[in-house]
Amino acid sequence: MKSINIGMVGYKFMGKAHSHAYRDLPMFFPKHIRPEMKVICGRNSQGVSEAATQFGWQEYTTDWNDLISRDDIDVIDINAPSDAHKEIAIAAAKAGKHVFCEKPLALTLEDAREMLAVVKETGVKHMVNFNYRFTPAVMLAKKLIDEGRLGKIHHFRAWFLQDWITDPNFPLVWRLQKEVAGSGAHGDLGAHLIDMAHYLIGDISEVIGMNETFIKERPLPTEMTGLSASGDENSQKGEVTVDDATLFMARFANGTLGSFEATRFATGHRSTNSFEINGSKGSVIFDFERLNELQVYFENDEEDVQGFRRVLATDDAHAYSDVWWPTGHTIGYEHTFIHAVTELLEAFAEDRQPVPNFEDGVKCQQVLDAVDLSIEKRQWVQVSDL
Ligand code: SOE
Repeated sequence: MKSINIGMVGYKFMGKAHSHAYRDLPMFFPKHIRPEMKVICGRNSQGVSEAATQFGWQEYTTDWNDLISRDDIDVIDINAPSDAHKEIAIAAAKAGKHVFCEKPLALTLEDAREMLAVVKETGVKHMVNFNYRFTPAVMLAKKLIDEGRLGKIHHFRAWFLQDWITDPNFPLVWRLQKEVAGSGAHGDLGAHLIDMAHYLIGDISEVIGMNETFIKERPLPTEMTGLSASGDENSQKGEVTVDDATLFMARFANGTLGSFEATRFATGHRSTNSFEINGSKGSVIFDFERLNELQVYFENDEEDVQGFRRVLATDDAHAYSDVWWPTGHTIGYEHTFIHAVTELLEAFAEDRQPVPNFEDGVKCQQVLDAVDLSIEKRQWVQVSDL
C-alpha cells in the first residue's frame, strides 16, 4: 500500500491542525504510506470551500454522507464538534471506512462504548487523537518510567490551565453547551490529562472530584464561533451547561496517587498543560509551553549536584530526532499531530490497530464519567463500577 485516501469532517482549529499534518508528513516521513487529502467536509459551503483551497484538499462537500458513500475514501477523519463524533464514526465504520477521531471520543461513556462495539464488529482501524502522547519529551518520561529509572511511582499530578472564557461577555459557544460538547474543561482539557495518566502510569481505580461553573449565563453567539470569539453584553443570554473547572483526586491500580486540575479560568495561563511525576528514584516535570524540554531529577546523583536538570528532548537520543532538524533544533505543537498521524499510517503498514484507539477513548470516558458521578454523589467512585 503506497497511499491512503482521507475524507475529513471539520475545518476549524483541529481541521487545520490535521490538514497540516497530512500535508507536511510526506516531506519528512517519505517512506510512510502517503495520506492523500481527498475530500474535506463542513456545513458552511463558503467556509469549507475556502478551507479546501487554503489547506490543500482536492475536493470539498457539505454532507458527510457523501464522504462515507464514496469508494475512493479509506479513512474518515472526524474533528467536528463532539456531538457529531458518534453518528459519523458509526456510519463510517459500517461503510467499511477506518476512523480517526478527535477527543473526547463521545459525549458519554455509553456512546463511547457503542462506538467501540461497532468498530470492533466491522473490523476497521480506529484511533483517537490524544496528540500530546506524541511529544518527544513526554515519550522520554514514559521511557524513564518503563525502564524503572524513576523507581516506584508515588505521585502523578497534572494540570491543564486556560483562561479564554474569563470575560463574562464571552459568548455561549458550542464548547460551553453540554449537548454539543458533553462537558466543559473536564472533557476538553481533563480528557488529555486522563489519557496522559493512562499512558504514563496505568489504570485509575477510584476518583473523587469537584467542579464549578463560575459564570452561569452568557450572551448567545451569532454564529458557531471558536476560542477567540468576542461577545456583546447586550445580546440575549443563555445558560452555560458545562463546568468551567473540574478538579479530582485519583488512586491508580498500581498504588500511585493522582491529582488533576482542568480549568478555563486560570487567568494568565493561555494553555498550560503540565504534569509532575515523583518516584522513589527520581522525578520528572513536563510543561507543554516548553514542550521540547523535560525536567528530570535523579535521587542517585551526587549530593552536591542534586537538583532538576533540563533535558532537551530533541537531541539525538530522543523520539523522532532523526526525522526533524539537526540536533538541538526544536519542534512545536503541530508536530504532535504529525506524529499521531504517523502512528495511524504505521498501523496500516503493520496491519494492527493504532494506539491510542477507541479502547483508550472509552477508558478515558469511563474516568470522565466516574468523576462526574463522584461530584453528583459527593463521594469516591470506583471506575470499574461504570
Ligand atoms: C481548547 O480548549 C483546546 O483547543 C482543546 O480542545 C484541545 O484539545 C487542547 O489541546 C487545547 O485546547
